[in-house]
Amino acid sequence: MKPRHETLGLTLDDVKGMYRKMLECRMLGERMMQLNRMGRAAFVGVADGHEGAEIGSAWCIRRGTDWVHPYYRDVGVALVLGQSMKDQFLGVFAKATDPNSAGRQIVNQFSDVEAKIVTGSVCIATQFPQAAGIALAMKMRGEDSVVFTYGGDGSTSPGDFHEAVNFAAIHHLPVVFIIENNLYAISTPNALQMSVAPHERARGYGIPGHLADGTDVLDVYDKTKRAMERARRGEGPSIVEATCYRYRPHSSDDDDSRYRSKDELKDWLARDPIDRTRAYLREHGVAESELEAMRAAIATDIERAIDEAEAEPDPRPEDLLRHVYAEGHPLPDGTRA
Ligand SMILES: Cc1ncc(C[n+]2csc(CCOP(=O)(O)OP(=O)(O)O)c2C)c(N)n1
Repeated sequence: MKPRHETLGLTLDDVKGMYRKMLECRMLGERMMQLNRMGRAAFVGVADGHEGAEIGSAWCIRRGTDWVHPYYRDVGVALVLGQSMKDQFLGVFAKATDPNSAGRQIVNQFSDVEAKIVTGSVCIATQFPQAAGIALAMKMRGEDSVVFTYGGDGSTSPGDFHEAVNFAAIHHLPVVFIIENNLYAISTPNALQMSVAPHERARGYGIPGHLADGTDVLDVYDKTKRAMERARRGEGPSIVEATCYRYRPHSSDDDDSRYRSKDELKDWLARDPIDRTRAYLREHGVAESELEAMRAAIATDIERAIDEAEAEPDPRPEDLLRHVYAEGHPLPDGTRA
């Protein structure tokens, strides 16, 4: 029998690549939280526990062709699409060379022209109608792009989500809605927020809804691939829900001990997406030493990334209002703004 990854059209090198990105994402998160506690990073939001959901789905994206409208948890998506670990620290340190917003926006508002990552808003769910709009434009232009848009379970409650899915379904737009369901919208549990699971909402719009095990990177890849292929065939949108658990507080400013139990965390850690991928690679003949060497290389890369990012210049006060007001327009005194 073929190994699972081969039935999905992946090579073992693909799975190793997925593992590497998952590990980068996790190790970045650990280091960012430390920097925050040391007072070197004002505010961070990390993706620990979401790696299977993010890397498995992002592996379906054709960089530079497909459009991506992520949300603030998607460090793993940004890494798969080519942002570096240094880029992440440039954002966290709010440096002038931060590729997302030159240090203007809150962290994790990913943005990349070449990778077609559209910068988001802190207002949750606002990415969805924009993603549907981009997909409509792609369809009108006859372009073969799919729009991948991401949100948490909490982002399926606001009207924006429903309007976007409804619109995309009516017009058969090439959108894949990926919902990372970590059971909580900050402190609000699923049960107080929705009466049906996010993937089941798809039925109300007449489109497919897939439930993926977000702790299994290959399952997420499989379900997202089906949604992506349907979109590419011009048949319309799908919802992919990937279940996972965020191991850390919502952000560095949150105290999750007030609304979650340690036992719940322990249950999820027992099926950690990175441990599971590591076990898969070991089963398929990858040596422990190779995986350990990968971890050591990432640890070195992270320290270099921190040093380099910290040495970058801070934004200049005179640039504060750039991209806020129009520039270059004539002023009454004849000069230009
Ligand atoms: C429109 C809007 N309402 C409320 C908030 C405050 N807020 C920020 S994150 C968040 C929870 C989002 O949870 P979820 O979508 O499940 O994503 P997660 O952070 O769990 O990955 C809320 C309510 C916001 N940013 N925007």
